[in-house]
Amino acid sequence: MSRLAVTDPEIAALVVAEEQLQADTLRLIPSENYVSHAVLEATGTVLQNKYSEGYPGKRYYEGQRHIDQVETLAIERARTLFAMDHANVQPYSGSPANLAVYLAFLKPGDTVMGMALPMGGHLTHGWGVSATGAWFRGVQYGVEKESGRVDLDRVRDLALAERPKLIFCGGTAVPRAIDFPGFAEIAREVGAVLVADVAHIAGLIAGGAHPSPAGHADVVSTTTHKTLRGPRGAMLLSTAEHAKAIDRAVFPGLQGGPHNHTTAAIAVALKEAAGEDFRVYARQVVTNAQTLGEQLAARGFDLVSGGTDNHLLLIDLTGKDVPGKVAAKALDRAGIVVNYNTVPYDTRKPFDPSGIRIGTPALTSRGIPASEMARVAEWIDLVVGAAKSGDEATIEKVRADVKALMDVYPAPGLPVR
Ligand code: DSN
Repeated sequence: MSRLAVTDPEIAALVVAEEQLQADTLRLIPSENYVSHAVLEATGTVLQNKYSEGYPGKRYYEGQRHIDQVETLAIERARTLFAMDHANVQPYSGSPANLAVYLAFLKPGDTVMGMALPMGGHLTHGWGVSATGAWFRGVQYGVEKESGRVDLDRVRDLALAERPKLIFCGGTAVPRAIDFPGFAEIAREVGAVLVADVAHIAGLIAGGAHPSPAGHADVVSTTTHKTLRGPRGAMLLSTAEHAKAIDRAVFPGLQGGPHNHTTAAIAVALKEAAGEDFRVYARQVVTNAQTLGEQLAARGFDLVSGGTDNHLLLIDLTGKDVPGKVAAKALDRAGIVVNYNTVPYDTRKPFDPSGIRIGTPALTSRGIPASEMARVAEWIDLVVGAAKSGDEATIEKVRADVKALMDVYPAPGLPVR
């Protein structure tokens, strides 16, 4: 950082301030994590200086002797870790990765089926405001009102009625395990390509803490920076049958040169995720989320689907009489970082919804054990109550307590000051 501080002290100061914020706060956004020093180092290398349009051994620029090896290592590690025939590690992030899937298999106007955004899906699964909903015909399944879970019989009925060419399973606010074999059966029945968007749970799959889509999904789409604990990037994995279509769609279909420094950092993260420590981490993420869920439920919080099978909890705050945004902002003031979120069948608007979404990947990366989850739940309870009554003193007190716990469990990848 010393050179950055000389060249651009304003940016350097902001980076240092962000480091401090990440060190001092309890980060419960389920799509965020802390990467290792090794991953951070790889992202800051001279590999970013190189253009490499094409794929290893078939580039449109010379001078690829090292880049080809970096990308080949990333590809091989991804294939092995996720037990898929083919891997493309070039997508810039999750949304471009999913767009490449459309380009590979659909023509404009074709039908795609995915989970509705307010039910826990993702914009790129055919939701109206996204290009995928504007250029394709999106049909959307949801979760049942009572159970908060997907009913596959209803998904099958919708698929049989709408005959989608592409089916997405997975999402961004799905607290329950995804039934990949069940979705695969439906996709086979209607002749659709099944895409498992495992961005949120990729690390859990890699660590054996969630069932794998391998052998069920035709394509697996994932970001690399959530539970997988890598750099901001994405990968598309597929069966051998679809390898060429996926590669052509990513480049030259959608993107130009891959971000080689990101590719290197993905390779590093995949190596880390293949280790025994990561298996322990993945299991602990789930244990922490389940324990936190039990502790919150004991304090009267309404968990969508009643709990979690993974890293994420979706909480409907209607019964607490506090809107999600008000709660999220109060929690932020208390050093607990969450995001406000719609809940299934929400009667409020997406920018001012009824719920919050929380998760345990980042706190588990700090080594915070399940025995601390009662304390975390207690803080959330106190702050949500304080948000309603306007009790800023309680919020201040929680902020100090949070900081004290964070000092006991330093985050990986951050400088020790
Ligand atoms: N923005 C991501 C999330 O927070 O889940 C999804 O793209």
